[in-house]
Amino acid sequence: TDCILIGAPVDSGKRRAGCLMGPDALRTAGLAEALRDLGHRVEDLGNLTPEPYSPDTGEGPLFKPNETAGWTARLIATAEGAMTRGLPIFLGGDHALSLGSVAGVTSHAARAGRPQFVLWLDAHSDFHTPETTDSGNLHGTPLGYVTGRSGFAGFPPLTTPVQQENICLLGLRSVDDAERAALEGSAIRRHDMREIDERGIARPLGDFLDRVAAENGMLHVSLDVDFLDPSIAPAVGTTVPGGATIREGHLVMEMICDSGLMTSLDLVELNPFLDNRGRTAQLLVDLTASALGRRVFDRPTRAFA
Ligand code: DIR
Ligand code: MN
Ligand code: MN
Ligand code: MN
Repeated sequence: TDCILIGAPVDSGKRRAGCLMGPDALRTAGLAEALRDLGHRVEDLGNLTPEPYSPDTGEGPLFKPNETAGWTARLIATAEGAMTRGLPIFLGGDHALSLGSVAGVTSHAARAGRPQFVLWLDAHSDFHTPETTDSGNLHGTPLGYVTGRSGFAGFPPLTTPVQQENICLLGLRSVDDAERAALEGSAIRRHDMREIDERGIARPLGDFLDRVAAENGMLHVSLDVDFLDPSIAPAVGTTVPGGATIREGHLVMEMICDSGLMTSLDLVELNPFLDNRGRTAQLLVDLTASALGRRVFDRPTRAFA
């Protein structure tokens, strides 16, 4: 695989600063080296900057909407370009970067005549719009934007929305009231931690991957650090107890690798300022390696059903 690392030090999606250091923490933890050791070619585009935007005034309920719109425009263009050359890995930056990464890869998929699927690994559902958010933090809105919900005035117009039924949320344990109501009225697939406790994580994921394969889809994976339990991944501003274990995280990535379906990846919400000697950054590198082929033994057939 040709992996294209894209530093996206987006820090405008929420109030607590620090995600701007995420791309360099992932580099320092050895992401490129880990991928090269697995036999992949790795190109690092360095860190992006947002397209020019008018300074945010601080008035109104939203935090830094203009800066986030500037990032969205830059990331859409960068994602579209990278998709023609390899597998982009977006190094966040907070989850607001996914307004652009997902919109960009989806517009590329539409041009290629293939459906875009999105696997959202997150404690949160990120399905707000600028009109429903309580916090005003746009990192809670990427799935609202890419599915074409209204209220994103000032953001790049969406060329192709992601179909709701092509989205799978895995790891949920913090969903705001407005998001719950909107999700319940939607076709988005959603699996909370209780379901994962009861049924395991492999079944809902395996069902989703089967659908992606059956429809010859492109698969974008968006990994929010807070998908993982805070005891193993403390470096995120919005920890929620009761998250995925190290093995659940690796199993998800190993199954994604075996499926051969992943076409793009976000690593988001890493705040190195909160990390414990880089352990969260290292875990993200190890999970990415699992998604791209690191394994103990080869498994000739899928071992879950
Ligand atoms: C919360 C937090 N639902 C909000 N969202 C986060 O601000 O809208 N997403 N942290 O990952
Ligand atoms: Mn998120
Ligand atoms: Mn989250
Ligand atoms: Mn479910």
